[in-house]
Amino acid sequence: MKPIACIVLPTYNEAENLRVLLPRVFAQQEWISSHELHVLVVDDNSPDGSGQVVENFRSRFPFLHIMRGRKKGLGEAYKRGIRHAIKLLNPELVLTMDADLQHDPALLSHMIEACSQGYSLVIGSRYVDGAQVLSFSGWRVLLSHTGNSLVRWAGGLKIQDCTSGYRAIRSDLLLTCDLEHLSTRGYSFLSALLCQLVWNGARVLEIPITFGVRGHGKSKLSVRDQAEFLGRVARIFFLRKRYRGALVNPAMSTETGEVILNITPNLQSNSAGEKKTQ
Ligand SMILES: Nc1nc2c(ncn2[C@@H]2O[C@H](COP(=O)(O)OP(=O)(O)OP(=O)(O)O)[C@@H](O)[C@H]2O)c(=O)[nH]1
Ligand SMILES: [Mg+2]
Repeated sequence: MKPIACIVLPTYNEAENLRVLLPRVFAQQEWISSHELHVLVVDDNSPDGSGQVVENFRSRFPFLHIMRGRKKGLGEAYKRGIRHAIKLLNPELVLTMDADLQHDPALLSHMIEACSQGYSLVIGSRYVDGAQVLSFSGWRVLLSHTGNSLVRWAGGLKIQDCTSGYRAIRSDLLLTCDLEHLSTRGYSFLSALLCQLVWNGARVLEIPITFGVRGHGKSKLSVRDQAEFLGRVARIFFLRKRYRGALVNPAMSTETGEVILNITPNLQSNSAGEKKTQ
């Protein structure tokens, strides 16, 4: 049996996007021979019927799973989803991505391949050479760059995109992290988790992505999330010294810590695959 790679996909009001995204994601299995691809949708009882869209797809995609809950923010959804995915499926890899079509599923096979080659954390990065951001307003660019600089400084990281939601993580690395300790409800979960992963010895690869335009619906990034983010940066700064080394899993201790490389994947084969299945 192949090891499992499970995508944890948080959704709130993404029904129209899910109709397009889920078939595209499962079409990628054709290009992934090393792992069995599963998707766990973490839906917070979206009023637009996102949950029902997933239910309707389940007969077509047997490795599609859904868990529902009350809306408590993106960070809470990730925590619930990651815990559940590990308990339910014991995956070798946990991946995260957005459901609004801004993350191209054609990258999945490259991220998984990089994990097979020894990387424990692969980031679909908007800020390395070869990457592109198609959708940000001037204000969002400023917000994103400032947020990234703050996390890099507070966490002592060299990673260019600390807030990307497109990631592949080895479960053994993920299990060294204390998800409960990341008591963050919103978007700042992503940067808080990244710091723990790196502090615990992640071997990191950033792959350039084209961060596309949102399909349907609206962004859920709120002012409250932005305020929480600032508080979180301060916390990362103070936790950094205490955490460094404290949570290191002995299995990871041969790692040199943060290792950054950039590669430009050749996406031609995957894109062709997508066309073939349409
Ligand atoms: N379950 C759950 N999912 C959420 C919540 N907030 C956001 N999401 C999902 O998280 C993903 C990212 O949210 P977006 O609103 O697109 O945020 P973003 O991509 O960082 O920002 P934009 O570039 O403005 O779109 C999407 O799939 C959302 O549906 C939440 O409270 N609960
Ligand atoms: Mg988005």
